[in-house]
Amino acid sequence: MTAAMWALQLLVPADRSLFPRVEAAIRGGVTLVQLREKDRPDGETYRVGRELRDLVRRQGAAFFVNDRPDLALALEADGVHVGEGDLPVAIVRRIAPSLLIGMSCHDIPSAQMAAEADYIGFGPVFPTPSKDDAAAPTGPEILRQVARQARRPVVAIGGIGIGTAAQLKGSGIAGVAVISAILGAGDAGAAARELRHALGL
Ligand code: TZP
Ligand code: MG
Repeated sequence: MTAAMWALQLLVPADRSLFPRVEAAIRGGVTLVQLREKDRPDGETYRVGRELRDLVRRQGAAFFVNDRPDLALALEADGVHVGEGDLPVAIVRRIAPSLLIGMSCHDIPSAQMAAEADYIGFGPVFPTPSKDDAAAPTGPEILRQVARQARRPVVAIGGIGIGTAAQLKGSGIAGVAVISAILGAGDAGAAARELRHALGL
């Protein structure tokens, strides 16, 4: 695991039509791709996930799976990202010792509790168009406090794009996780490149 691995994370559903954008985004600077599928049946997610994993590995990025340690193991992923509603980090560690573990946190107390994870995903920092049940945005100041106090790398999420990146500069984060700013851009590769540059990551 290298620090650079957390720099720019892209969350994608199990949808083959997105593969060209994912490929371009990795060439543009995405370092980690997380399969985040909430709707499709497991069998389909597994089949598309295998192809996505192979594409991501070919391009030299890391591959994580959201929510599901079982699927992450089945897909031989590098890691799994869990939230408050998923299995606790200590249990994931026990059943899946080969996986790196990311944990979602929305406030300072929950970030303090995430000491067992390999990194903390913190947010939403800004309003997001991509998650219906997202908590209220924290704003960049709380993020700064968490990044300063946490003993784990902190990856900011939620509404992060070229328009908000300047507010994150100097915050001490290890990286950002993004959906719309890259998958919704006309040129996913250029969007990734510009975002990394704007964040100085
Ligand atoms: N968790 C908190 S915000 C979010 C998730 C999965 C969605 C991030 O998407 P976007 O489009 O980058 O705001
Ligand atoms: Mg989850």
